[in-house]
Amino acid sequence: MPEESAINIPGAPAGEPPAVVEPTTPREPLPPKPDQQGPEAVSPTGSPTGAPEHSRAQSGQYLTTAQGLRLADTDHSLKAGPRGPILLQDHHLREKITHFDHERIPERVVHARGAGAHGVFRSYGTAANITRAGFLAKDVETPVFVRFSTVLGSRGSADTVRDTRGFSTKFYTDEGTYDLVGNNIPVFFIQDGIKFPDIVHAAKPHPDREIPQAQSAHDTFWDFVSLHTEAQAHTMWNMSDRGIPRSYRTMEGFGVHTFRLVDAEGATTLVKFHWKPKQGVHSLVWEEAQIINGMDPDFHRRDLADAIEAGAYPEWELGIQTFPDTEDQMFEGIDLLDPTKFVPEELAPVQAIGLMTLNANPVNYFAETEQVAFHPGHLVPGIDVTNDPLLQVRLFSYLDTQISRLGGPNFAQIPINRPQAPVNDMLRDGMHQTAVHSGVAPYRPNSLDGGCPFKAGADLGSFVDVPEAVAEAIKQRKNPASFDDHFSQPRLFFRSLTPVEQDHVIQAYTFELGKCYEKPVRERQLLALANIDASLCAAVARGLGLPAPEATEDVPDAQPSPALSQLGKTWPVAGRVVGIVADGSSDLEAVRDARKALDDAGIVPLVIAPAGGTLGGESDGGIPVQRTYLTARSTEFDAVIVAGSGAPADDAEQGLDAKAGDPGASLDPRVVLLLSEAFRHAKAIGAWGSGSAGVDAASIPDDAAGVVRGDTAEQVVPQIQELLAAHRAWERFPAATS
Ligand code: HDE
Repeated sequence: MPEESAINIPGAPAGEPPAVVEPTTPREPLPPKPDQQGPEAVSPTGSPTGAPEHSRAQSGQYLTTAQGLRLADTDHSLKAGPRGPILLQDHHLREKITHFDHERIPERVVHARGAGAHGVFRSYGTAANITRAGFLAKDVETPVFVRFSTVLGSRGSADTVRDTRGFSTKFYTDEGTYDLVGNNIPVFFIQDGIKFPDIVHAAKPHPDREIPQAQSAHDTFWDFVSLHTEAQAHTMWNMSDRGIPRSYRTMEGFGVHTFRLVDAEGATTLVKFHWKPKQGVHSLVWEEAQIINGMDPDFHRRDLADAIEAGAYPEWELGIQTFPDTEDQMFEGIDLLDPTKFVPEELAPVQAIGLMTLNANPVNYFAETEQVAFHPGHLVPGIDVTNDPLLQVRLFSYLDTQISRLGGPNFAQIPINRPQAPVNDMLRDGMHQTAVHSGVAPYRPNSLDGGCPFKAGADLGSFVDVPEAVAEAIKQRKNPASFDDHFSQPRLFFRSLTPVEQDHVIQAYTFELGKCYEKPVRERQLLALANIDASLCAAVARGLGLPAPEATEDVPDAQPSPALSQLGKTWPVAGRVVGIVADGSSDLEAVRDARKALDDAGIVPLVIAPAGGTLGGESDGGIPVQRTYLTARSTEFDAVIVAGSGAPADDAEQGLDAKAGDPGASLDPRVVLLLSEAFRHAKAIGAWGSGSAGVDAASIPDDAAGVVRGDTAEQVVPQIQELLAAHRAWERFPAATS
């Protein structure tokens, strides 16, 4: 019998089991949980302090004020008698409430909703011949902090909305901090940063009613992108499955812009950065995404933290596409300075240059994930920017935003932002200054501080701007002509997808435009689709009940890029979640075996039973129940195994659970719902013993793809694992077989 405690179910809120009664013996605060890690304990100016990481947290056994004064009472205000008015002299009350009143900082204007993790980046050294960046030399390990995010929603919005995702990485290198601030989509809405307020105003909730939250399915968004057709490439990716990732762990990341790598001799190469998830690229289906937004708005955040806690560390390979740094900065007819264009991998393969592993959860969300401050201008020697007009505006914007968001110019001294390289910057004073600078001469040249700090030459690891020639030019507000092609790349993307994925795109456009009130907006977007692909336009027009317009532009065809599809490959299954329906009729030994086999593969097994507690009685090693028919929903699971009869539970009546439906049925209606949703969403379903009858009762066809029936757990579980590796039973979508 497997040891119950050996099965790791992530998500426990405390580092050690709490007592039922309030503890009365004083003790030091609990240390962080084993899966957690705080920012490195370096000084505000980057020196190692040797202090334990959690030394910045609370200490001491007793409640104090912020000044360290011990307190005897924090539950009652100081009053003139038990029924009297509160006294102004209550310094503790005022400190407590005043601090509370200021607990929030302005949320990010975009990317407000996010989740972070610590990790390490190990360089393969394969880029060392084209860049002098020290952290890209062979086998160098660099600590990282990553923040994933949605773009449109407020800080408390749901995770699985249709949106672009941010993918920002802070590399704490020996040569200073390098930030790669990218997205999960390789193209952007706009070509010039001056348009960013326009696209964001259009995409955010309408200013009058402030709805809808965290969505692009509304009039102002489609009004803008249909008028401003350079956004069509990005919206096409948004409408594809990429807009609803299954997990942050299963997203690709892209630096979007073209960057410039510089070697020790000053030779340059243009590159585009890619993050390739070892877990594979995997998305939700739209109905699943919508249900999750209600059932578990923290789905992605929880998934990332749970996987790390369970030891299924997510990994990405960093890769580069390389291009010669030619005068025109074009590659195969694609303008490398146009951020609405990507270069298909078939034209320029992605070469792996290192591996990132996320292996620790933050100790404190606010201190780390909220206060982390990224900036595309945080560069290291060997990596430089290009003249991409979107990137150029970002170089101004990010510094500016951190000053207002983090309350002043010293945000680099916040622990998560502290460089892990020596800092001697002559920047002084200002709000929230926490460094204690010595010396009298924060200026150059000086003699009073011995001439310190000194300038470093290129041989001493300094950043040297690439001496790029600037063509003789006329000062003007104008794009190059190559920026005018807005349709060939969305066409290339759509035509590279498999029929299943194309159906999803059609469904997404039809849904989003169907939510727009204004007919002219829908008609105008259909016109853009006509220029992208006539079949796509016709299908969406049908759903909207509008005529499909004719194309107005002569758009060049490009070779499809099969690398863009998510179908047809297999991936590691660690960190996936399998629900096991079990009840009093189940063979508990088989359930134990199944849990053990899944746990051994790094999969999280969650037992779903009619009621909470344990199956089989606690005294004889019963199996703990993680979900009940009331709390479970199919969307939480990547696969479902039915190992019990699924007979109606005691609470199978509508008054106790509205989704319980007909209590007279042979199967609990919530089990039917679980199975029918899992089936509709093309998830693997397994059953043995009495469970097979349950699957039949849920009207799941005998010969359906991805459904495994067997006599024992040993027969079923390995096949479920195999199915999980393909992410979904794709054949269940009609387009896959038609
Ligand atoms: Fe951002 N962007 N952005 N952006 N962006 C911000 O910076 C901005 C752009 C991206 O996890 C803000 O610290 C402008 C492209 C990510 O903390 C802000 C322009 C790409 C994150 C800002 C762009 C991004 C941000 C909000 C047009 C993909 C989240 C708070 C010139 C390559 C970082 C903050 C995190 C955050 C401005 C364009 C990605 C307001 C003006 C292109 C992943 O400064």
